[in-house]
Amino acid sequence: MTPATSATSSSPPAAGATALPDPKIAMGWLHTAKFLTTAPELKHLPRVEVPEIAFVGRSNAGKSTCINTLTQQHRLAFASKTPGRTQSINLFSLGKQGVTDAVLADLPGYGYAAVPKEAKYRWQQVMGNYLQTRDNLKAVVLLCDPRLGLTELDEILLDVIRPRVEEGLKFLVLLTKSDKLNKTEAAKALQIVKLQAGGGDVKLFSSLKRKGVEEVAQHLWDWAHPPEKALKPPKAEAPTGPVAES
Ligand SMILES: Nc1nc2c(ncn2[C@@H]2O[C@H](COP(=O)(O)OP(=O)(O)O)[C@@H](O)[C@H]2O)c(=O)[nH]1
Ligand SMILES: [Mg+2]
Repeated sequence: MTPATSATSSSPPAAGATALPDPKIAMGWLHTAKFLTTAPELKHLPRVEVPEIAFVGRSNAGKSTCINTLTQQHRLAFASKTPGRTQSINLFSLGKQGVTDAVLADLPGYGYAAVPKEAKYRWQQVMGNYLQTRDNLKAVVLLCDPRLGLTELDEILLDVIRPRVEEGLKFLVLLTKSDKLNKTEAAKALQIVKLQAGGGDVKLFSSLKRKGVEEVAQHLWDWAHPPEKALKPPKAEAPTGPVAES
């Protein structure tokens, strides 16, 4: 496998554009995902130094299926036909040669009507706590069923993370199950959710049709492997001789 350093394209990106890695590198990296741990609350999660990318969204939005598709592992994150089943924060480690360089977090879904009130409240606390205080949280992927659009609970979540987004937290909305929409519906959903997300990045995604998979993989890689901060070149020494005038 090509070393990570050559992941960016060889030609320099246009001004303002980010060079995304080769999708094969990003997909190969995601395929290394391994179950790390599961925890009912933030305080039970291990401290992790590497960047963490959280998948959030309503119950049944397609979070677990999305993680399975991205990691090309059918049963990594438990995708359930019964909504409201994922009750814990599940972490998956990523990294070549057994060296973890990022973590994916599958967060419990919200908004499932049949969950008792107290459980709902508890989860709001857990989610809020996680999103506000998890130190190594680098990016949030919000999954949303485009037939529902962003619901009130999604908007609350957006409000919770807004201050961190302003401080550099990466944020992406995926409109899942886009295979269920025709082209016109998909374009309309994209437009509406873009407005709702206040200009944030929104993409159509389908695990079934593999739409958007490689592009999302590239973003995850990019977030987890930010370019090294360019070292400032040493100050040029003051010229000793007379400076030629032009
Ligand atoms: N048609 C379609 N169904 C999907 C897609 N992704 C997930 N699903 C289905 O949506 C349901 C909920 O998915 P799951 O990943 O368990 O959602 P979670 O509760 O957010 O983790 C399951 O029945 C999945 O098979 C997709 O891209 N297309
Ligand atoms: Mg799930």
